[in-house]
Amino acid sequence: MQRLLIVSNRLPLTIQERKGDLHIEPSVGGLATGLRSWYKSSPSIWIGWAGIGRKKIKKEKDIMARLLSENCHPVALSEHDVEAYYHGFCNRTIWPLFHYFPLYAEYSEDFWQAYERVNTAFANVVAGIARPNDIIWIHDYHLMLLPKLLRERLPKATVGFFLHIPFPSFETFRLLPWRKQILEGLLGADLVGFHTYDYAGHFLDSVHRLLGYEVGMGQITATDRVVKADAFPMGINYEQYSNVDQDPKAQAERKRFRKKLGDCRVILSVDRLDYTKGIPQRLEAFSLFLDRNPKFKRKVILVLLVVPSRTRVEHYIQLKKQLDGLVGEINGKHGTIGWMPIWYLYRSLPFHSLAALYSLADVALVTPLRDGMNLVAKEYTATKIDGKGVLILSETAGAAQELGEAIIINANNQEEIVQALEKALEMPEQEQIERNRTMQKRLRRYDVVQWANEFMDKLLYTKKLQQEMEEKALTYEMQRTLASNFQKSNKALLLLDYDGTLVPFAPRPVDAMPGANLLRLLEKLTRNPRNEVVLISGRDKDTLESWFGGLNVGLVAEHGVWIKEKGGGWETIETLTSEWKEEVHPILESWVDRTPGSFIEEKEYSLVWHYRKANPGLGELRARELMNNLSNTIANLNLQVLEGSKVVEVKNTDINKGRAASRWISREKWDFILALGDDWTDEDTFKILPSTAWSIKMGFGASAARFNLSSPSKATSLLRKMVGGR
Ligand code: ADQ
Repeated sequence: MQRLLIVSNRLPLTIQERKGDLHIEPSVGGLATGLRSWYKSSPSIWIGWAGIGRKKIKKEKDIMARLLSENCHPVALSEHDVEAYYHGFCNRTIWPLFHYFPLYAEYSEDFWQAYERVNTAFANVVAGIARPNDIIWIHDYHLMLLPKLLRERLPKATVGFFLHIPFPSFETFRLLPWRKQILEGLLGADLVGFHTYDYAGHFLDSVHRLLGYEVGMGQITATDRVVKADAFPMGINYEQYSNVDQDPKAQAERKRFRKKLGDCRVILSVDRLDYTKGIPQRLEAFSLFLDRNPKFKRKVILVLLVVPSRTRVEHYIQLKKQLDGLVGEINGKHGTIGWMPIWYLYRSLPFHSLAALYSLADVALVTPLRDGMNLVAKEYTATKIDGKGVLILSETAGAAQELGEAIIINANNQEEIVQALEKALEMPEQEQIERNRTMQKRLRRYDVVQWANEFMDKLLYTKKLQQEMEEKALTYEMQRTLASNFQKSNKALLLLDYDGTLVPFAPRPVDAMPGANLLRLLEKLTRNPRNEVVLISGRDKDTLESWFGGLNVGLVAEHGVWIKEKGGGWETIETLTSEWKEEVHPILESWVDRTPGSFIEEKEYSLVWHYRKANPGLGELRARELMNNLSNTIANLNLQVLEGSKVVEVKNTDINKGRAASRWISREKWDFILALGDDWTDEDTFKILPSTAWSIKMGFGASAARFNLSSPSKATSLLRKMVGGR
């Protein structure tokens, strides 16, 4: 049976110590609340920290037994590690940085080492429990190294990762000293999920710019596999909140609150205590609202519900003091005998009390400075059964992308919050109902179960895609067959591309010159007169001559403009012109001026604009612009513009590697043909090969080649096997 292993920092149950005894209680927080219902409905195991030290759990055998009976497997962490990993790296480094508070982020080697240690401890526990068919779903910023650590232990595992907080833009993420390790850690997963499309985009951008992997259409082509990244906005348990009127406890609580509140209209504010939630700014805006609107005095109450959180981190301690002060100040300034404008509750409330507050609140004031999603906004909306109530929501909460019918504000703009409060308290009922009904429809459809199902579907689809790619992979067995066919053949033709196929790309073309080992290997292949080796390249003929002129090989330069038979001289197969270069060169020059890091390569019959060293986003944008511009310029010239691997090339039409290769293919009755290539220019060669030929593309992606190998080093090791080496 396929099981689901959910892995998160905290188990959905927490062990609390009270008066020397240990008690088990449900954990609070967005993730635990959201996933609990989903996890109970399928065969799942939850792996996480139980919130208490290693020694204590061991001592209390029945606590351990109860956790296991609830399918919860605790990861034991030492107190020191919890301090440096959880209170340190997670809450003092990643949390502030990812929420755009870089000045709060502490960069400590000690924290980082604890983070690595704890992620390794998680990997050991998960690897000990996982069976081959299981699906592993890892959650959140506490465990960003875990996907890679698991991939090393369980190479075939199905691993998904979901980040519940924002993924910041590259400019912010790059500040992290361990940024590459974090990205590599995440890429151990098959699917990386985010709340919004923007976060997924930021992640892809950072992967591209920091690790250099190709990304496109939510797909990353890493060294030996593809990884998907996509947006899955987390939903809530909609039924639970929308059925609040059938919950007698919630109804009784509502009545009790209403009695205390009298006729006052209620503005509700609910958050964990966190500087990202913008609570002081919200209070100041409320105070300004009262200044501006004396008519609302004694008529409204702001219920400020704050859940204690991270009480040992300095910024949180300061924030608590600031809030206490502000509440006192505002109540002192505006309050009267019998009316306190702010009701301040600093505690966690049970579901029925929270639901009662949601249901009686006229306005929910949800104004985080940054929030990955924000479930409070969704819970409030779901509770509005009669459709009455207004949600004010900050644009920097992920939820704003789904809840467009709310009053959307900029949390730093006090004026906007004041106006939003005025608008909310005066909004006609019909408008409130219309706005809420639209949002409710969406929230009901895309609830937490749907969210998890969509993530799972995409994860399994990604796995299938990887398997299809693997089927094209040239296995070790097939490499042995290929090598033995080659050794038995009487007439063998080897058509080999050079850059990206026999050697990896280098920042500058001149840096990719062949080393002594490669030259020796090519020389060995040519030693037997039954073999014909042809290097088919886009390079200019002088470079090929200087690198390979001494070998007994055929050479094709500039994709087929120039051909040199082994032992012969260079000849050109067409009567080609190069006058057009005078017209095209200045255009490319202006692109070099506007794209730092790019340069022009001039070949006899073609011009190439290279942008491998440019900023990737800018390079791609300029490449597209250049292609557009050139297609107009060359309309009447016998030229073609082609986009290659970080290059745009202009050359004469009808020149391609396939045409050049056909000269050799048609010449003899070959009983073995091998073609190796890596990019679109090699596709022309693959296409004209007989079906019996071995055609192999380096890397993934659509190709006419029959097989894939992951990298140039795999290509050279195949050639080595063919000549009988290891
Ligand atoms: P949080 O930062 O914890 O979650 P949020 O999404 O608002 O923020 O979730 C808070 C949860 O706690 C809600 O389900 C709410 O009902 C509950 N809650 C709040 N106050 C409470 C109180 N006083 N008593 C009891 N329960 C209370 C992180 C990210 C978010 C992301 C979630 C889920 O920071 O951006 O939405 O994970 O991915």
